[in-house]
Amino acid sequence: MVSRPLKVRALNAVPVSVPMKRPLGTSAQTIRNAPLLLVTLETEEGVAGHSYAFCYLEPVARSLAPIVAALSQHLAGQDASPLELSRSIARYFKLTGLYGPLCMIASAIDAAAWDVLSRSVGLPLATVLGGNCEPVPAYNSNGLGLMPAEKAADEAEELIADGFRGVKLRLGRSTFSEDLAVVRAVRKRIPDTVALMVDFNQALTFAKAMEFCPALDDEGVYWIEEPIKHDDFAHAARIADATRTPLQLGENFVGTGPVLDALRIEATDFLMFDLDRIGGVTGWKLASGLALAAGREVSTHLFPEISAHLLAATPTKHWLEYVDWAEPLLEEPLEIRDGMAIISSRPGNGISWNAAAVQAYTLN
Ligand code: SMN
Ligand code: MG
Repeated sequence: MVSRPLKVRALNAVPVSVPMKRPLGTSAQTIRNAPLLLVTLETEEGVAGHSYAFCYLEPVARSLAPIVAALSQHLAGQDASPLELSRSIARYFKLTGLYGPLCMIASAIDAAAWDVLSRSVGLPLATVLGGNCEPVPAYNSNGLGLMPAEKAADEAEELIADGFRGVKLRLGRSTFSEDLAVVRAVRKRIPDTVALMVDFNQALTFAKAMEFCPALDDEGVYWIEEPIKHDDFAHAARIADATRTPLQLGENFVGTGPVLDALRIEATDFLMFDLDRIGGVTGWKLASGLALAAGREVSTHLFPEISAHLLAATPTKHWLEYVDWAEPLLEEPLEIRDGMAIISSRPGNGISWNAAAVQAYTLN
């Protein structure tokens, strides 16, 4: 029986790049490899916690490893409790600010500390957070980048073949009529019972969003994600007002401040949090409390393995975003059965790295 927080021995970070089975062509750029930073928190007592950062760009993944090494020296010997660690990390980065990639590693360390905690008491993270281990609904967010209409419809069919009840289509082509043609082709090809989310990845100006978002209202779209610049909440509120289809924002919220700001002016109908931007598991707990208070559904962004546990403990849980990008590295991949993510009863957050695969994909 563990009676006090374990002590940090060291942090390890390994930058890897994993080829994606289906490239992700967004309105911002096309991603073909998933550049991840694999973070391990080792304790004096021998329990190790795992998590990862999705770094978007390989040079970012590479650049973060030495920063984690410096943090390792700074944190060695301290309690591995998430609160203590977050205080120390906030102090360490006080002058740089805890944004962008630095926020990603701080959050990944927090998630690893919660993994240590869960493993040390022999329970799944979802249980430690007070949730249950019931399956959570997942949509298949692999692929469906900017591609021609019939190709997108073919891909959508493939993506739901295993029973997924939702897919996400990226939008933001040079003309709206091209986007609309793809939405219609995909919607026609998949059953009515399958939710079709769309994501503009911030491609539109306010004026265009005021025209295009309401124009999607009768097209069978489940939510419209990030139509405009992610932090332009005043305009997002006006778009949400003008559009019957729910607006979805949140993957770019850094910490709980933007959650409060967005809720205060009703900038969005639905919320989605990104584990590594919202502030790790600790940030997620705080943000999901705000969502509950405001009566807003919460979905996850990336990190499906850990996010499944978070969703299971989220009072207003909605959809898990499923991507298979980390799967080749995992000892035990997240199981999806009949469109539902199964939360494993193994202790921890679902991450155990396969050492040979990690070595094969390590960035040198
Ligand atoms: C996304 C995810 C990861 C990389 C680029 C874009 C996207 C999403 O916004 O919501 O899945
Ligand atoms: Mg998105």
